[in-house]
Amino acid sequence: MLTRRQTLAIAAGSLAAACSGLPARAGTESLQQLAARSGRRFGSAVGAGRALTASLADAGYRDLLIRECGLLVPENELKWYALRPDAETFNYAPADSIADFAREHGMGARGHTLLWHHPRWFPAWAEGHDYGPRPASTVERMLVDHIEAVVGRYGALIDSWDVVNEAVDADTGALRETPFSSRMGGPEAVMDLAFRTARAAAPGAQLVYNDYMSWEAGHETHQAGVLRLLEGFRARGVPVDALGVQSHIGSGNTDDSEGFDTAREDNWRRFLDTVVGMGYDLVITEFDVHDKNLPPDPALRDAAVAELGGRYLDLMLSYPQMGDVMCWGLCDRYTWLQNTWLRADRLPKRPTPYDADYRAKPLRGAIAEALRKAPPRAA
Ligand code: 9MR
Repeated sequence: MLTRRQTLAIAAGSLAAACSGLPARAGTESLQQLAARSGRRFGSAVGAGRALTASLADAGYRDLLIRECGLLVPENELKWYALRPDAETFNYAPADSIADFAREHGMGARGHTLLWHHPRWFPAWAEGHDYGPRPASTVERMLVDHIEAVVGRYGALIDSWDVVNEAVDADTGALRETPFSSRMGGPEAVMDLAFRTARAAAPGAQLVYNDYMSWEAGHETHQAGVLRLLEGFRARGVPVDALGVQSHIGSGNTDDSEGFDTAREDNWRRFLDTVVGMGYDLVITEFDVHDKNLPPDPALRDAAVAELGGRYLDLMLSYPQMGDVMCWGLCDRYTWLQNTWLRADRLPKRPTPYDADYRAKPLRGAIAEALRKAPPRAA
């Protein structure tokens, strides 16, 4: 369950983070303030509607976001399936409510995502849609119109876009096909067009390829596929600025995952070295620490999550190319992990920095500590 290192750390009470399981008090530095010390921003995903992600409707959660964040990202509201009820219509209202909230409180925003290049997450209408006699040009037009419209609407607020999300099949390392790519001459053609269109529409924005390859054992094939994709972008002169490292770490996000910490740090460093060696910056786009396979005791879980999270962030922030740090939700009440890959004991999970009642957990302390001591970001 726990590694020897974690057991020792917990037993010795040596986790600085474990001392901070108290509500962040007024007057303590926010995570955004700590991130700013090294030239970064800190933020979180937030949802505007629907059950588990109805977090913006909750005053307690809003207060937490206002207190801690300099940056927000809509968790689902900019995805094609949410924004495009059909091929002609845009449903901006939910994303607008998040954008309004960010502006009202002086926060920035990231955009997730202009193209989730995964057939499962295309809108249901996309496969059966009538693309006419020249499907390739119809798809091209739709993609360009979509990106120009969305970037145009939020361009004054959003300065970093996950232009393409999850194009690499984690099991094979190959590029996925989608209802668009099969009509447009393959995945590269679609992605290249997406990035070129985004660059033209938002010349000053950071353009990101975002994926969930991670440092755990078993991610080697996925990492290799992402490196090939990034090499291809460079070879074709595609305007991609950064790799978004989602950072869903911990228990492994599969049904049959076992254990908790299977990090292969040397291998992961080599992966990141190769990415930055190609001239890419890095962003932590969706950080959380999955506690599915940890023992039930909440204090023990919280300590192990904080230890792993802190160690991960220390490694990531040692790269001067590493930019902003985003959690995928700040509070255990609203995390996507509550309704998927359930724990064997069915207990609620504790993967975020705040518990379900908005009390800071040791992970909050570990994030604060990692940000506090992070070396400066490269200009
Ligand atoms: O957290 C998101 C969850 O609410 C949605 O149901 C799901 C499908 O749209 O997407 C989740 O967010 C994913 C993100 O968009 C891409 N990386 C993985 C995230 C967790 O699945």
